[in-house]
Amino acid sequence: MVFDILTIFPDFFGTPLQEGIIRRALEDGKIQVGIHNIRDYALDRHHMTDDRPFGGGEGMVMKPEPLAECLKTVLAGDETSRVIMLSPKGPRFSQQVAQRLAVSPRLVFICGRYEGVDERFRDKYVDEELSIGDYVLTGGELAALVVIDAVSRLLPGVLGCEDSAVNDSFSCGLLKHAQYTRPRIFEGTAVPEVLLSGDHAAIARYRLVETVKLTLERRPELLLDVSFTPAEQKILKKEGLLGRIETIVREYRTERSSAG
Ligand code: 9D3
Repeated sequence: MVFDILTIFPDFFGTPLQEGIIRRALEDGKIQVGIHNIRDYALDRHHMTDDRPFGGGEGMVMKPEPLAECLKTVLAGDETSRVIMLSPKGPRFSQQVAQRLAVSPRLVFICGRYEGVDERFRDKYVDEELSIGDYVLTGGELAALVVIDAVSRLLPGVLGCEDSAVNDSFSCGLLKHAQYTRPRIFEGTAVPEVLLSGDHAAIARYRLVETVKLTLERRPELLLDVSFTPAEQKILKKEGLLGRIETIVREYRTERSSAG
């Protein structure tokens, strides 16, 4: 997967891409990242990338020509790229969106700054807009990094559900059970006994139950989108959890359908 980032702050992307899983993905050639300074494509004397809004008002707007020049150079006629603008006005980024983007060969991110980007650039060049959540950032750079991080770990061989040690049907999409490591006793509190038992079936059962309990407690709506194997259902039924899941799923379904 190739990622390209158009930004007026290219230095922003140094360290975040040089650590951990993303660093390894870059080293292994699983992903490539190109950082492009929009200012290099501002052809006026002062290399201006922003200007005052027509009609007046607060703040500055990103000029369309440097963005368009930069994008045209980066794309170089490639029609397979998807151009994504990070913007507080976009639909919310989610795991589902990450999965959809992960099948593209190339994603080009436009990072806005100031009050936003000239609308004509958006209309002519942007395939989709994405927001990462309902809070106000100072620009799109951190949002682009969030999307790159979430998409990269889904790519084959980078990491993801298919590599994860526990690959049960439920391991994707629910909140994960608690984790413990050494020492066995920390400040007087022991690790749950079953995890030390060496009984792999018992440990898998325990983790399934803990995962479902935690999800029921904190994010019950996540249970709408997972299905359990017959073996898992049997365990959950024995623990009295299957009924609770069915009740919650029914409640949410009625809520959803009455909401629209
Ligand atoms: C006064 C209106 N503001 C909208 C709330 C203008 C505005 C604020 C912040 C315009 C741009 C920005 C910078 N934010 C982003 O570029 C951004 C963002 C965000 O602020 N929140 C969540 N996701 C994103 S993606 C890009």
